[in-house]
Amino acid sequence: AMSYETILVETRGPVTLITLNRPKSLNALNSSVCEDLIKAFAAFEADPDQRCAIVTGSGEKAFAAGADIKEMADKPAAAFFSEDFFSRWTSHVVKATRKPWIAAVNGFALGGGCELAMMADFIIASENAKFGQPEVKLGIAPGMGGSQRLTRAIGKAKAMEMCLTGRMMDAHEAERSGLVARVVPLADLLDETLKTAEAIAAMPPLAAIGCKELVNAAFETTLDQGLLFERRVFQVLTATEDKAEGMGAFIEKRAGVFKGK
Ligand code: CO8
Repeated sequence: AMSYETILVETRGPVTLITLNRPKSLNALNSSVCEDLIKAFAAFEADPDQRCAIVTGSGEKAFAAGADIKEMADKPAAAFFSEDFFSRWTSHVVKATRKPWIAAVNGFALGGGCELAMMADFIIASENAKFGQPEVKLGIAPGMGGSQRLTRAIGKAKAMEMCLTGRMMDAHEAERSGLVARVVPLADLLDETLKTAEAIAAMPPLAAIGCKELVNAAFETTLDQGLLFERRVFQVLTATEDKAEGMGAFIEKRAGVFKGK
């Protein structure tokens, strides 16, 4: 098994549960967290028995309160530029992960924490969750996707207001605004997210990958190109064994057994 410094990784059947584990600094994202998450996502993606992942935060207070301010405070600009810190999350976590994953936001999701949550395929939030992009207060701006993903998720008015004022949005406002899929009591967050992940894990895996690629394509293409891509993915999926099984199981009124073939 892999060993990690800053996260906990366990498997629950076909679901990989990744817990950010620096509770004393409200799970702030430093370079070790970055490396650990990249390793954990690579292991998840490579294991054919793992079909959905969850990222959550340890403790009851925070998902992640941002990039680690103590690590950034004395770092020279040239180092930020040359390290291009976090660019590997885009390539190694977001783009390299074809399988679905969910952010279970259990408290503060601020700055880089909000940005990490928005990298997930969707967010399930506890009632005490708080989202924000407070970078402006530190004399910086969002640096790992906040200005782009938040704007796409909730629109210009609210995204601009949040980035300019640094104010937090509670879980219910986040749900109304389209940032989170569902809000549940904190005590139920892990169980509800695991249930959702298990439901996804039971789906035909290639169809799940197809759905993820298609929804993501909606942010990258024109409507015409997106619709064409959708038809092509649909057509490809009709050639899979799991499509024969899925339709056969429906007609025979039994549960399908899917192989990812
Ligand atoms: N980094 C480092 N340490 C942190 C962070 C953080 N982001 N957030 C909290 N902590 C630490 C605190 O310093 C404190 O440590 P200690 O006990 O040693 O003093 C501990 O966690 C507990 O925090 P608080 O005592 O502050 O807890 P409160 O309940 O009083 O407040 C808050 C909770 C409101 C969440 C508060 O901690 C806070 O405002 N945190 C900072 C939030 C923030 O500004 N986040 C944005 C950071 S910048 C960012 O994420 C940029 C991303 C893109 C970077 C790209 C770089 C290339």
